[in-house]
Amino acid sequence: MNTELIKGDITKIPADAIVNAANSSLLGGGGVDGAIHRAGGKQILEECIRIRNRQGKCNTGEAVVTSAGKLPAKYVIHTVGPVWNGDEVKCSKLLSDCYRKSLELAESLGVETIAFPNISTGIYKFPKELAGKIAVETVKNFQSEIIKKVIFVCFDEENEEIYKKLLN
Ligand code: AR6
Repeated sequence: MNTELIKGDITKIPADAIVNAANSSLLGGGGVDGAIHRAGGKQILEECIRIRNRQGKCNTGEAVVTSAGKLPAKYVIHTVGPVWNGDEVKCSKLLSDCYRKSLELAESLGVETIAFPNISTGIYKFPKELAGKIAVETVKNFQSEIIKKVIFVCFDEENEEIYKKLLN
């Protein structure tokens, strides 16, 4: 599995799957979630509503999949990161779960390239340095014969600098 760093907007990435930093409602929100629903169109929300009707809300650390609407990807994997509350052990475990469960779901769909945003490091206030370490570690520990490339998409400069160091 190769890793790559891209600075920019995840809605523009033509990967098989892009990951959304969603919330438990799955009904959209701000940040990257808002950008994905805006760019992808109403199909994504319709599928999210169907998932909710079937299974209820999506718990923190879990992941679900929809198609990608108008985005240049095949799938959007929606995962719910932890809201940072200072409990480092618990929050770290949940953030790692987000990456692992997203990769497991991607693998089950035959995804070869997957792009992640920096889950929980915006509105959910997870410390960026620690979040980056957890993201890179979880991805590197994930063995896959199917997934060939994982792209870390950094939107802000601070995350870009952190990931540059972590991936070297
Ligand atoms: N492409 C890639 N990354 C982005 C983009 C984009 N277009 N826009 C923002 N980011 P956040 P969270 C980065 O707040 O912290 C929503 O309301 C951003 O710089 O999007 O997990 C949801 O509905 C940051 O590094 O997600 C939830 O309620 C990272 O994406 C809540 O926010 C994550 O920031 C989730 O909070």
